[in-house]
Amino acid sequence: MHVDILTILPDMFTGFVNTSIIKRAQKKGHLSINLVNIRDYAKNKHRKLDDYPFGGGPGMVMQAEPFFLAIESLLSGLSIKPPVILMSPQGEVFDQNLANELAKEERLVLICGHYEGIDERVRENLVDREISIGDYVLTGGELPAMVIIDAITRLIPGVLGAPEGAKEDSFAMGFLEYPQYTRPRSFRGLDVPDVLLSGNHEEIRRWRRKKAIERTWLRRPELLNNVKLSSEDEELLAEIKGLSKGNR
Ligand code: 9D3
Repeated sequence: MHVDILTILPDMFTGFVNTSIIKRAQKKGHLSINLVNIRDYAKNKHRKLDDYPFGGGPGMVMQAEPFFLAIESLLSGLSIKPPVILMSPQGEVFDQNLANELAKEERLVLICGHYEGIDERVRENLVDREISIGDYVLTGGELPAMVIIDAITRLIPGVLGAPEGAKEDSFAMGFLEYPQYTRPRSFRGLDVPDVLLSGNHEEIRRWRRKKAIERTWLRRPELLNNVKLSSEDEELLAEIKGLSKGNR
């Protein structure tokens, strides 16, 4: 996967691109990241990127030309045009399904906007889709771009060690995770649940499944509407609900 990132703050990415899994993915040739400083395409002598909004009103608007020049320079000579994605609070909300979809692409172009608006002609003529990472206000699209690259990179075959990762994800997206413990079995008088030390693998599997369902029902009940529950799951959920009623 090759990702071109258009930003006015390329320095924000240096820690990210030089760290752990992202770094390793690049070294192994699974990922390449090309940071493009939009300011390099500002033609005027002050390298100014924004101007007052036509029609008046507060704030500034990022001008179209630098985006056009940067994208044209990236895409010239490419026979297959990669999707151009604008990081935007107005976009579709990023989730695991969208990560899976984008991970199939050979190449992506991500544009990071800023608090000031972007000339609408960029959206209308350059952008294929807009993505938000959730309903909260950030100062720019750089962190969202990193979130998306992080989520996608771990899905590229070969990036994570074991290929079971993806299968476990789909489970993790259906239910929240069960509690985990490691040594020591007693820490400051806090003991690991007996069942995990029992050696009874069937009992352990059922306990974990129950805990995962319980945690999901308590914290994210809406997730249970999107998964198909087995008859065992229904049984465990009934136990959980019965217990919590009895406790009230
Ligand atoms: C209030 C009107 N706009 C400012 C002129 C809204 C606005 C635009 C851009 C508010 C913040 C930003 C900067 N954020 C992003 O570019 C952004 C973002 C976000 O703020 N939250 C979640 N996902 C994303 S993706 C890009």
